[in-house]
Amino acid sequence: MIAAEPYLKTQRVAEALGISVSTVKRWVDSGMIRAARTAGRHRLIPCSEALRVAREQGFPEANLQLLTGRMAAPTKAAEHDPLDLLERLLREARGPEARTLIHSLYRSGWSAVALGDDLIRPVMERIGHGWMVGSLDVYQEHEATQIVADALRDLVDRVGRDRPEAPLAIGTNPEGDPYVLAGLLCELVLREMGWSVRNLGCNLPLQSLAQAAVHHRPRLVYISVAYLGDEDQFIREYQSFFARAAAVGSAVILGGQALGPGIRSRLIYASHGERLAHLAEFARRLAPVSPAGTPEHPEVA
Ligand code: B12
Repeated sequence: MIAAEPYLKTQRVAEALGISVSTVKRWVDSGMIRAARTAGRHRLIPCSEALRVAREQGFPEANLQLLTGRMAAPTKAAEHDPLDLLERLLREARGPEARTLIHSLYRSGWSAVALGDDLIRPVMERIGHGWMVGSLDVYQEHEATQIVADALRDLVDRVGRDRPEAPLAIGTNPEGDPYVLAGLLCELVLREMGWSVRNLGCNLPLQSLAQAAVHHRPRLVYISVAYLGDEDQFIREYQSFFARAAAVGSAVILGGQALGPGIRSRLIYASHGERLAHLAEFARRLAPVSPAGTPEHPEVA
């Protein structure tokens, strides 16, 4: 049965392709991928077979190299320092490996709050510093952002579906603010906690956010502000937004680098957070809901 080629465990194939072990097992059991069985009934997949299916499924070259061992699995290297590894992968725009790293850390137990507060924020700070000192160009900031945003959107799609009985949160970054990562992370944190979420993206006039609050009557509105062009205009628009959101019973939580204590002292809000951990705690108090998936982590299929 065993020909002169390496046979891979389902765990190894899953890690290399950035998918879950149960998906690989399903592929084997459905006959989509040929495999042998050990005496203990464990599935062993010929490397050529894994490569054939990975190519058919359109996985990028980098994942194929991970399969054949021509490239070290990021998780191994990440055992040392995931921040250093993610920074390097983003600086070199190695999207598939960065995505595999973020997903494998999530699968290995990092919560959405930890991914945001302890990995993505500090690594993006380093990317920002690279831009500031000229070792990185603006396009590389955009590239890094897109790579992380795509990886997060995958997780958001798999972590939590909207449930009619779940409390609803809506969120955005205001007009003139193009930042997307904090909003995606707020969505991932809330979905992981079992909330339904309407992530309205970035650059949304607050007057329109007020419309959305009146229409959806959300339990929670989160606003992330990473960039403020005109502070006075923002405060004016925010006050009329807040009045309408409060009128439909929505609790407003603010956050983001551009909202320093000075400007916050001129705003009314239910809560403010420096970290996603603060959002999670506020949401937990506001509406204790059961997480969408299993106690540890929903199956990131
Ligand atoms: C990526 C990036 C960009 C990208 C954004 C791409 C995109 N679509 O998202 C682009 C290239 C567009 C950009 C543009 C600019 N940028 Co910029 N950017 C960054 C960078 C590198 C990362 C930001 C990021 O996404 N971080 C990841 C998120 C997850 O972290 P975070 O925002 O800190 O969020 C955390 C907390 O604040 C909190 N949080 C955030 N929101 C919320 C909400 C709630 C409810 C709660 C509870 C918590 C919370 O939790 C998060 C996780 O811990 C930062 C560097 C840095 N230090 O952050 C510079 C940075 C913010 N940019 C900066 C600047 C100056 C600019 C520009 C003005 C440059 C220019 N001259 O054009 C423009 C302004 C924007 C514009 N109008 O165009 C400066 C800001 C300096 C300052 N203090 O004002 C920084 C700090 C870079 C630097 N080192 O100088 N930028």
